[in-house]
Formats: sequence, C-alpha cells, structure tokens
Amino acid sequence: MKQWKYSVSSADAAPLAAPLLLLGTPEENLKTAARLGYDAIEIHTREDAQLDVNGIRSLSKELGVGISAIVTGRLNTEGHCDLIADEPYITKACVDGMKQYIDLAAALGTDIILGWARGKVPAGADRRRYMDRLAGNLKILDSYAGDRNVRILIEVINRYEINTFNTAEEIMSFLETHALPNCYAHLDTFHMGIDEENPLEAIRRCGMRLGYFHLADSTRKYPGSGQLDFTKLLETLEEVGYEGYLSVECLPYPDHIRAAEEALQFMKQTERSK
Ligand code: LER
Ligand code: MN
Repeated sequence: MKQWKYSVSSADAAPLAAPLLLLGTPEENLKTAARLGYDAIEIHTREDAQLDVNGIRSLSKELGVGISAIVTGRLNTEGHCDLIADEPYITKACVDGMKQYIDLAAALGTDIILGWARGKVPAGADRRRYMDRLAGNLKILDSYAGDRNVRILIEVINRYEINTFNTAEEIMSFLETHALPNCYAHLDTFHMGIDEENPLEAIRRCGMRLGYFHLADSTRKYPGSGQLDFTKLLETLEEVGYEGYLSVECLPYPDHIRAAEEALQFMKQTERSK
C-alpha cells in the first residue's frame, strides 16, 4: 500500500469563500497541522512577507511537518500583477515579485505555485502573442528558479477564473513547446471537475510532469463529502508514478478544522481500503 504525503492549505487570514483551512501564522499552522496528523502545510502569502524563515525551518524540522509549497496568488489578487499584461511595468513587477517568492521558497526548501499571476488573455486578442509573452517571462523565472533548486508548479484552473491553462492538455502542450525544465503541471480535482472530460486521463496526460496536486470533493468541500471516486484517483496517481504531496484545498465547512480532520481521515481510509 502506497503511503501518500498529505498537505493542507494555510494563510494568515482568508474569507470563508476561500478554500483555505488553517488560518494563523506559519508557526501556528505548522503546529495545528502536526496535531491533525498532516505531513506539510502549503502557505499563501505575499512575496515580501517578513517571515522568520530560520524559525519556521527549525519548527518544521522539530514537528516533522514540511512546507509543500508557497502560493503566489496574492501578487495578483492584492498586487494586481501578472505575466501577460500589455503594460511592461506590470509584467516587470510580476517577474520581480515572483523572484521574491522563489527566494522565499529556496530559503524554506520548497517550491512555488503559479496560478492567477500568470494572467488572462484579453477578450478578442491574438492569443498566440500573449502566450508567447507568458512563455518569455516564464523562461526568465524558470532559470532563476532552477538555479535555486525551486520548481514552478503551474496550476490548471477552471475557465470561470482564468483563460490560460484550463486543462491538462493545454499546460502539457505549452510545456512541451517551450523549454521550461523547472516548470511542472499542477492539477486540482475541483478545477478538473469543471473542465476535464476525463480527470483520470488528465492525470495520465501530465504523467511524470505532474508536480503537485490539490484535493477537494465535487462541491469543493472536504474529500469524502461528495461524489468523487478517490480510490480511482489514487490508483491513477500511483500509475503515473506521482510522488508529490496531495494537498487538501477545500472550503472550510462545516468549519476549518473539521474540514481538515475529515479530509485526512477519509483519505487515509481510502488508502487502506484499496
Ligand atoms: C488555487 O489553488 C485555486 O485552486 C484557485 O481556484 C484559487 O482558489
Ligand atoms: Mn487549487
């Protein structure tokens, strides 16, 4: 039986509509994750957050709870930057901000997730021109990250949130076209449920290039609350040789801690019943 590594989403604060479960400082969230039995936390933060990196590293080691990734979405939602914009000062600020995230990830020995900060192609625009711009900026970040042993995990996100990389096919053909050896595909069961005709085939399409994985059930509540077949999901992840974290990113219902507890208990039970 394969032993999967489970992570849980965390941030200093978040609205109830966000799929974030542990709220507090990274130190508080590491302790909560340890108490709940998680192997790691995923940290949503700003690129310039003044974190006590040495303190976090030593607490993480002491508790045996890792940091699975640093999430970069706030550079877009709060900082209004992206890698595709027409304004060079915006894309430059985004590249600079992403470098700060990469430095933070390197100091914490982890990877970064790129989601909304890649940007959207404007309606009616020449898509190729924007995707080439994105590729150019990602090349800069890919080599910066590679020099620091950090991977860039590009999340496939549904079409209601963004219009770049809505499916595994889109991210994989982009990664196969452009030389971006430190960029990996990141799938999320919630987004796959919206845009993938066959989520298991989506995992197979990513194959060894799958670098990260978010778990939620069909309504984006905790795994085990809905209709997804997590047994088949784990079998397919094992089939493609995925060795990374399974990170619970679901809505905080019935409450933040109960969702985290229920998710982990259900996933462990699913593993055992295989
Ligand atoms: C982030 O991981 C994600 O999945 C987006 O939908 C933001 O919630
Ligand atoms: Mn996600």
